[in-house]
Amino acid sequence: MSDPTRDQIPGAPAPQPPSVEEPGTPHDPLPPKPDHGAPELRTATGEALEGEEGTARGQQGRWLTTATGVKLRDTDHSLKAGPRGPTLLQDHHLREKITHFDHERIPERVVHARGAAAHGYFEGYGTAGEICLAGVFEEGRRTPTFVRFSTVLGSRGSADTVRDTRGFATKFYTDEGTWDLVGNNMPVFFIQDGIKFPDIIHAGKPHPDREIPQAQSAHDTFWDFVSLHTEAQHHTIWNMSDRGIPRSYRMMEGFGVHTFRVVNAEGATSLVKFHWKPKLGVHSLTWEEAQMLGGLDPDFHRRDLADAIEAGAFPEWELGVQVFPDTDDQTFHGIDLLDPTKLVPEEIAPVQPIGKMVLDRNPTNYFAETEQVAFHTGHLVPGIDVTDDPLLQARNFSYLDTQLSRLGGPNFNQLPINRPHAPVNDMLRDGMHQHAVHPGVAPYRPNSLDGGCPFSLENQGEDLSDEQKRAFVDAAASIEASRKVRANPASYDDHFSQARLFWLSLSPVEKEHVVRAYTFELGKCYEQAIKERQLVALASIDADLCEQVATGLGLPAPDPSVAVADVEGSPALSQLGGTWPVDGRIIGLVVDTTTSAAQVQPVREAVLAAGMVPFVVGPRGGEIDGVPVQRTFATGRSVELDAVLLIAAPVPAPDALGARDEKAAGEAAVDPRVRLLVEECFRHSKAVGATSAGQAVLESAGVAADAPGVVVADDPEAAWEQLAELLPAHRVWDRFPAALA
Ligand code: HDD
Repeated sequence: MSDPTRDQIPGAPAPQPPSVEEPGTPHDPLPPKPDHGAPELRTATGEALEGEEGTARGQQGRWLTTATGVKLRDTDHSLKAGPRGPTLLQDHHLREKITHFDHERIPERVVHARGAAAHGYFEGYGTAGEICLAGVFEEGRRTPTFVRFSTVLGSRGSADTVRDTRGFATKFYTDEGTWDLVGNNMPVFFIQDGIKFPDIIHAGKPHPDREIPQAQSAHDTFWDFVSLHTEAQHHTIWNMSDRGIPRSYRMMEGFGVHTFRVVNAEGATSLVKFHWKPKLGVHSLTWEEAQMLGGLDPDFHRRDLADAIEAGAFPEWELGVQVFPDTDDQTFHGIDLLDPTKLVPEEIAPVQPIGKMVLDRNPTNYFAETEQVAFHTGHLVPGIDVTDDPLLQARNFSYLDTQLSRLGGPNFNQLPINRPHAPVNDMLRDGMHQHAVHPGVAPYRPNSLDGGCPFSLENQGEDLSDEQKRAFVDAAASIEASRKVRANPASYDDHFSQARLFWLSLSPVEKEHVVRAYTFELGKCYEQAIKERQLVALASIDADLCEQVATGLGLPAPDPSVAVADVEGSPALSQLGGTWPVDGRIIGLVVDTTTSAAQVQPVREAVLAAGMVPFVVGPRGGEIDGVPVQRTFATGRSVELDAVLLIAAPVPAPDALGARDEKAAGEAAVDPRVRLLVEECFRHSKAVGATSAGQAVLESAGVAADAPGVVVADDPEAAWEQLAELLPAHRVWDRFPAALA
């Protein structure tokens, strides 16, 4: 149909429909392009809506309509008084389109704004039955889950790899209601009382005057706070360790942090701490990798999670509990279980596995799922209850409250991602964005008009059925009869012994990283007094740690403010040692334009067969002898790779570095970008392999063929066999200076 208004302009070209490329078949093994299908809609009980009903809002090959379903013929031109005239107020489609767009954003989370999420399931082992009646832990029972990982301080658009704590929030859609375990990748927290949460966050967020620095703790207000509030020193040393820069969300531990109270079928209670243990082990980036990735691929963790799931390398964690008797003093081996700045070493309270979680599906729509998911520590199920930890008590208020402004009202649990999978029969009514059409006239109880429904289980004495017994009953925990006070128990005054315990648990390489992190972060502070005060805190943790950081800052090492505690380390806290599955690790295979398929294909297949992902890195895109190239020397960088295998020693292309560097490029024996790639891999203690043909790159990068973690073999397959043996250790630890010392 021709456009009548166009016809008025002589010679105007006929309007062309915009060209939209169909998602094509990507080159193996790159993950497929995102599925642009319709978002899946779910019913109030979480079942996917099929067909017409379920896909009514996705981009489909159907008529474009307005929000009210009126078919539209043109969404590209506003309604004007003539083709060059003013736009008419009458244009209802323009107004609807622009108005909706204007309101597309919702406030980002006040903390944990940047995140990535995935769907999965939890499967109970049946081992928790003695202490907890929650059905989710029953043997073989599968419960759908949704997990959101996050950084804490940065805004929604900040980089993934900054030094920070990571959020690890899990929603269990159990048959008995939704349970949220809203944890972090570190077992302790900065503060002991939730009333100080706004203070620590104000200190960690960018300075209010210039709003810098973004997503960083390396600034004056953060260090001002933690040096003045020494209870924060334990969490801070975790942040300064390699735990603050995880390699992948898939390779992080998760902790419920607080002590929770669980109840068994007989009504007996125990205290527990929840731990998620990743199947792939706990691994980190190096600081230089983290910084480089912040610029080269700020979405590194988000991409890694989605790619791994897309490739079928489903991340997996085991959930475990440390169990403590629910004694009146709520301590264990002298550790106050209500103090969230304290952990309980695994050596004295082993983590007992109670189930596993597998993440096997990426979200379909970031906003609908990852952004709108609303976690709440008060989302508890029968058998799982809170303790009086004052941090947890404040959280139980905050998570409900924050959704009101973030999601615009009290009905956020009706959003598809938040809908319980258990039947809902509440008496909550009306409010913004109410989706339910509630029948009946008596949303109160008792009532005589709606048949007395809904019934509750109170006052029914011993006559409860098994099903009724599974209702949520607040554990009848005793509380110390006391006066109202604004005060902490005396046990909360110990701020340094566990920071020291953590320090003593680390290997020399990890300790060196901690020293460098403190030196960097404090070196970014302007105020001398803050640096000096933090050095006093470090002296109270360990004299050697303080001495090394002070040397780096060019300041004298002070005396401690309190006597250094007499504690031992907990070996379980070190990340070093052991070998781990290599699922989803990325192996760079460097080729040049003369490399044949016969040289590359067998290695690619061997890498894939081992559950890893081969990236062919070549001088140009497309295919080389029929083998697809995933990264070019221009688009690839070492930080994406877990190991590199040099199948060739690419010579520089004359235009590789731009016209001005042509001469230099021509003189170099090896393409400088490949040399840089190998230098970086070597410096970051990654496994490096070369064939005899690729060995020239090692020479040009100054990497000795017999250096730790370097392998050389005649052909690619033999080199890969040796290289593959190095990967389960994550890095070539011997290459770090502290290990060599
Ligand atoms: Fe919190 C979000 C974890 C203390 C108040 N928190 C939030 C998220 C995680 C945590 C993982 C992101 C959830 C998501 O992905 O949507 N928070 C923790 C842990 C804590 C902790 C492990 C201590 C052990 N938090 C804490 C305190 C308060 C809050 C003491 C307030 C008194 N947290 C919030 C919040 C957020 C939040 C403001 C922001 C967005 C949201 O809740 O939904 O309510």
